[in-house]
Amino acid sequence: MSYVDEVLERVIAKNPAEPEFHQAVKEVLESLRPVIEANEAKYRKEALLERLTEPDRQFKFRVPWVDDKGQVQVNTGYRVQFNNSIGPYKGGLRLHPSVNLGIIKFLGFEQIFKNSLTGLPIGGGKGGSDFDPKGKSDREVMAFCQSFMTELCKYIGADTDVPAGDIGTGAREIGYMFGQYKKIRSVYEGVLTGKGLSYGGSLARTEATGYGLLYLTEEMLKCNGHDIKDKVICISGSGNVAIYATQKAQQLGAKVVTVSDSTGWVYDPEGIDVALLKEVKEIKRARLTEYAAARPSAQYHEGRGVWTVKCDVALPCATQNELLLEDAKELVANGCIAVAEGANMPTTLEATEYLQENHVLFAPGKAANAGGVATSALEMSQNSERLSWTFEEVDGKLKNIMVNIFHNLDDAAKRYGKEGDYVAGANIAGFEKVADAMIAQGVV
Ligand code: NDP
Ligand code: 2IT
Repeated sequence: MSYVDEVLERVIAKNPAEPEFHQAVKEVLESLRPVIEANEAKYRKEALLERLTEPDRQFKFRVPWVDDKGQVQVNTGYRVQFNNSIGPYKGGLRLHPSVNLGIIKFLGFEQIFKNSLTGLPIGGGKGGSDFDPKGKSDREVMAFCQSFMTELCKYIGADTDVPAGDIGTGAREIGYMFGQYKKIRSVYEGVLTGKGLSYGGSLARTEATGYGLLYLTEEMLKCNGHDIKDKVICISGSGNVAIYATQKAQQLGAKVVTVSDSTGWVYDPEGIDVALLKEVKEIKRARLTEYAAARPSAQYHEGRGVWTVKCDVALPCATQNELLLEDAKELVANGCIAVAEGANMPTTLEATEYLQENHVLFAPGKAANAGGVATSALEMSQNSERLSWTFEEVDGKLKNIMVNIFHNLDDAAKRYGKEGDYVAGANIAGFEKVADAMIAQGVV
């Protein structure tokens, strides 16, 4: 049996009931086959793939907090420190009822390669909880965040492990967590990114994932003979990534006609009104029905359906496995030319394969959404030198990073005879640096 197949079997046997983790490992290892085969004896002897697929360590802990009625609630907290061979562990904290260890492990595993692709010195980690911030008062969110950080603060630090936002974790949650870390540890350091601007946050971090997604998409289109200007774009999600992807797409002259949330989606043929979307989602924390009610051109639909709308470019920006084979077929039938993943693993393996077979340009999340964590690393640099850079400075660096990422994966794919396969390119380029660092640092 090939080394890749052996390790895939081992991962499934050793991590039962973690389908998202299996899916993420399968995608990476399948596309690394040519690299592994070229170095099989060396990598087997080093047990490199076994080490790469086993987190350095993982924490699971109780998070008790008191709700507004005086009732004690109990959630589960997680932090998986996956791989720190090229820098301190770095990755977000997801707060969503669906969170379990397998989901955090898939996200942490992806983060290793994503962070490597940024070219910055950050390792891979991820954390979160099954706590649902939706419908909770500010005081309840604070109580949860403080309890969560009371335990998490034992494992993290500016040079050890630096968490940030993800689904359900935005500026409010990061603020409460930072406050609690500082209170317990008595140290003022850049232990979290995505902080508010008044206490060490970076300009452009809020916008970074969505903006970065568009910078990479623009470059991918350009290098394949297309102009993003005047393209019709379908976006899913209506959170941090979706909002700023919509904003940048419009700045680049494209028209975004859809957004969604977990209850429904909006088709707005005149183009999404970003100011209204921000008001509904960032300020009121309301449902998209409110957007539709305030916007005469918008049609609201219950359930899922974003990918049935005819578009040139599709940007899934909500969550994992939200773009299925049937959606891929619909996109291809409607003439879609490019898909770039703002979310982590939003496209199933079957859907990805179908899109690639049908010559749709496909940018995987670990490359396309790397702008968020890259800008987090820029926030870490600013914290270390106790300086703040201007918006233009950070945004300029972000754009360079995204353009470089695209060319790195394009080159890596070409080196292994897989021209245009950006999934393979991203996995290969991300892996090469981490593998080199792991081997150089010995058996640890
Ligand atoms: P937010 O919490 O700001 O927004 C998430 C959006 O996705 C909301 O519209 C939400 O709808 C929707 N959504 C979440 N879960 C589901 C679900 N199970 N089914 C349907 N819709 C869902 O998160 P972000 O925008 O920060 O994150 C979106 C994606 O981007 C995630 O995959 C995340 O891992 C990834 N990402 C985020 C980065 C960042 O910097 N924030 C960086 C890189 C990747 P509702 O409000 O109804 O739940
Ligand atoms: O998935 C991701 O890359 C993030 N949620 C951002 C991580 C970070 O550390 O900024």
